[in-house]
Amino acid sequence: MKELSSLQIERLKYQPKLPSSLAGGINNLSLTEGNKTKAVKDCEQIEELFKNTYGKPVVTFKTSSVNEASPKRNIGVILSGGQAPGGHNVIAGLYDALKQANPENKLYGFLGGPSGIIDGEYIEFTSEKINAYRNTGGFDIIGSGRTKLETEEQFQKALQVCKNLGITGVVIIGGDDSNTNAAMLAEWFVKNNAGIQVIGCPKTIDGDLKNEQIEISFGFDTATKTYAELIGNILRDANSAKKYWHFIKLMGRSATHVGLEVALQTQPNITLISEEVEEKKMSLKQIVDYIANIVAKRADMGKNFGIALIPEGLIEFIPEIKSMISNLNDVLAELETDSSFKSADDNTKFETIKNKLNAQDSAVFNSLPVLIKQQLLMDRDPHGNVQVSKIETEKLLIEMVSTKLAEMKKAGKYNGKFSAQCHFFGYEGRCAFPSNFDADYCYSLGYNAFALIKFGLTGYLSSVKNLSAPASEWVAGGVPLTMMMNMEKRHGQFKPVIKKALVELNGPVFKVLEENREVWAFEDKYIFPGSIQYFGPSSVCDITTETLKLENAAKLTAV
Ligand code: FBP
Repeated sequence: MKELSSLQIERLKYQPKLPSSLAGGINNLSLTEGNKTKAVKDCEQIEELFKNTYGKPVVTFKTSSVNEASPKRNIGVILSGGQAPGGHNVIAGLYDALKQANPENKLYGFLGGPSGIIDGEYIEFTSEKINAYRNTGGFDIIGSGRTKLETEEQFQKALQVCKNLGITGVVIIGGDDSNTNAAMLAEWFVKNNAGIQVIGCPKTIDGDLKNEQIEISFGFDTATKTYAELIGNILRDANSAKKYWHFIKLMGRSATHVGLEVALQTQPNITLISEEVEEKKMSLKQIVDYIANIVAKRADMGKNFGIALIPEGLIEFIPEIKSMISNLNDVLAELETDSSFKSADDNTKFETIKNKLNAQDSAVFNSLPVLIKQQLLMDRDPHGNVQVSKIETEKLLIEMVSTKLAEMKKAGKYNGKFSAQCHFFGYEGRCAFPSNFDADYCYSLGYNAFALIKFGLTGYLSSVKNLSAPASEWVAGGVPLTMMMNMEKRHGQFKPVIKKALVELNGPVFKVLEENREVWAFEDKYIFPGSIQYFGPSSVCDITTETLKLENAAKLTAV
């Protein structure tokens, strides 16, 4: 029986590239400090909450001719939140740096996400274990979870677990919520003189953990290429059979970076961008009209087929629904301990909600199909987010567009045939073998995280920049986590969180869609990207995303 796929056997041998500043060795580094930093918003509140870790400078590493010995250290690592391709390589990079610094160093992996550090569930990594996971997708090496770290009791338990293992540094690999955890833990450890540093690594396929200092979160490259391959295949199927409209929901909890990137890679007929819907204050009805009009116009051209990309988070950006969900969250937080509500049937639940919401929100809630109402009442995740991956927006839109087209038909404004298929692509891309870009980037982020620990830093996010250039020219360093924070309402209360980067409607990436979508809607300029290539010519193996290419090019022009 086969134990590994042929691809995995070859990928295990791949040696990820490091920036030349790090390639000289972990003990041959010097650190340069930039200016003091401040939070992206709500500075006073963030400074008050992070008295010990606020305002630190951005730092960068250079190779140094001086070889600095490294004292023995034990480090713990946590994979947190949704899976993203390349997580295993972050751990491999961290492990290699730590062993290179001092072979007696130990790396512990906390199991099942942040809860592992609280409950003392861990493994000690060996070279054998690490080698079996190099360049593979997934987070299965230690598992992941979404536990929010915020209570005194959790911090005390984490401290005790770290003390028992002699751990003086913790690396949290996660998205905005997980790195908020990292910032909280870092602050608490300093405040309590624990002698434990905390470093984050920017992960999420959503691509929304980015700013001036973080060009992209890892996983975005591989996940979008995976979705683009699948969508390219569907485009070709639709263009062959010419009988279906495919409505495809794409992951990305809030921001539409994934949808936008995939649209640029494949050029489908319709791409909805949540941020634009919000900016233009489009109602659900207007969105439905927009889609139905394109379907009808294509039908007039004899084309009863097409592809529409729907962002996962759309529903939360439609102004009337956004307002309703925000108030619904407060109502649900209030009802959290009400056991009679929890055990009630759907109709009783809907009635209770209707009575607790104001008249306008109540009308919006009521206007939604039962299925969507049920999905909106599902538990929030531990960070207070609506679980949008479980809300079937693609089905909602198919139903509403279908109704609209039937009305148009009656009025003599549509004479086509609308047969729709729905898809949801999300989980398909989160554990793919990391592309060469993600394999290199992740390994560098992990290696760099240890460098930040070695220089005594805490409350920092591992950063590797200049990513459009070859890996040797990448710039390694660190960004204070508090620099990315602001206050947001979660579970009915204002909390410090890392601000999500949404699609910028005046940014270079959205502009490409805006300039082309009229043509793409009707002229079928489909592109078929095919699968990610790991071996072969650089022109197919080393391509970055359109998002990274366009954003970095715009930064260069601005300079
Ligand atoms: P992270 O922000 O933790 O990386 O997770 C992102 C994501 O993949 C979203 O796109 C999606 O909405 C969510 O995770 C799904 O979560 P779950 O894996 O818990 O179903």
